Amino acid sequence: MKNLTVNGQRLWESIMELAKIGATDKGGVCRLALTDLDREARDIFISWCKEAGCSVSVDKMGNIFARRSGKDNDLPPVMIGSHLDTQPTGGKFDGIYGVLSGLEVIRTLNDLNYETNTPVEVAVWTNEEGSRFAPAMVASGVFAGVFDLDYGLSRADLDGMTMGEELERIGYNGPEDVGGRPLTAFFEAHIEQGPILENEGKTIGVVTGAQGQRWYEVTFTGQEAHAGPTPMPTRRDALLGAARAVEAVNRIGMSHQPTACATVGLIQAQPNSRNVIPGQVFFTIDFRHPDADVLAQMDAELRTDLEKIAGDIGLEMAFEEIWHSPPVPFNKDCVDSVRKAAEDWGYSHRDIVSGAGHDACYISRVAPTSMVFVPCENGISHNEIENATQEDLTAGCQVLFQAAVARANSVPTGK
Ligand code: HGY
Ligand code: MN
Ligand code: MN
Repeated sequence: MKNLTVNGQRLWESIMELAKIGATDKGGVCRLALTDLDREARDIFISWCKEAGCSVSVDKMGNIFARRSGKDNDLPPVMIGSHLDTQPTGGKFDGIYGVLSGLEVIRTLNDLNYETNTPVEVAVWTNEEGSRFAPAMVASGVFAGVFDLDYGLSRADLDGMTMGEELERIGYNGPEDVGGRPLTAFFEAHIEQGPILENEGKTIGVVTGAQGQRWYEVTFTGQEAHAGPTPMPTRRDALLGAARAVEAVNRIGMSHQPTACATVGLIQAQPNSRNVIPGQVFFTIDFRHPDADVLAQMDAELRTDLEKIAGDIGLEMAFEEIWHSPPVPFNKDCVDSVRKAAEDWGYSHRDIVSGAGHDACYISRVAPTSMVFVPCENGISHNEIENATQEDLTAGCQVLFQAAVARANSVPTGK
């Protein structure tokens, strides 16, 4: 399909246009899930899809589907998608690249007046990041039947606003049922968000799967007291406990190298006053590893360490594992389609397991799935300086185009 080329300039311009919504002074994007800015980006995306002749539907989790007809519209679609929500200090490309690459596939098919056997759909999954509402990938998880609809809609942010309330407020509480329909395949293009492709000088990551994740929420409760008269040995300092917990989380991660990841990303101390001993601290833990057994070992070590820390200081502990997304292998045929497209176009490439979670991880439970990675500068993401080159982004979109069209045409039409 060497003559079917995507328009990299148009893709780049679309990414830069959406990056204006929630643009930050440092060149990043802050567009948290289901905020007014998320609505604004969704509205623009839908207008672009309608200009491209797509029919658009929205489901009860706010997932958006832009559909281009194929020769046989009774066939399950090939779906391409990702997310438009960002981290608070996010970049221009995480998620957005995958959504707009899907739109570029549609636009290119239109330019070429090319009709695929199956329909092609572009999906925007709600709240992939798991930043405002935990856990991550919750709406693709409902689509894949991992979570039920009530669970998804009841996810609340730190101010107690639920996803259901916010979907209604921004007008994206769609009428369609969530999931329960067949897909021929699902593909997601994404920046790698790590350093491997750039360090090895590779243009394309042929994503064979993703590592597992386990998320926890912990509350240590001690006793607020005056920072002056209270003798050190008598204190029940919740922040001291959290500090030891951060050290323990890091130690567990470092003891399972070279692949384990262990992060405390969110911490809230009460009353957060400089001359009061913190009486209560809430914090989160994010564990990752490609091997489920090692993740289980890390889990056991964490529980033991936190019990000891709480006991040593005299703290009460509330401990909850709020999410467990096991390691995911992607579909061999889809992975082969991505690798063949990279080879056909002469792009340097290597197989890679995703360090980050993606909606593809859950959609792979209900459809043959793979991903296409491209490098990002210095492997940095979830940071306002996140950057990627137009050349690499175009190459990834070209590979996505060929893999998706090949899969769409692999199904014989009944017509
Ligand atoms: O956490 C992740 O891996 C993704 O960015 N939601
Ligand atoms: Mn992402
Ligand atoms: Mn992300």
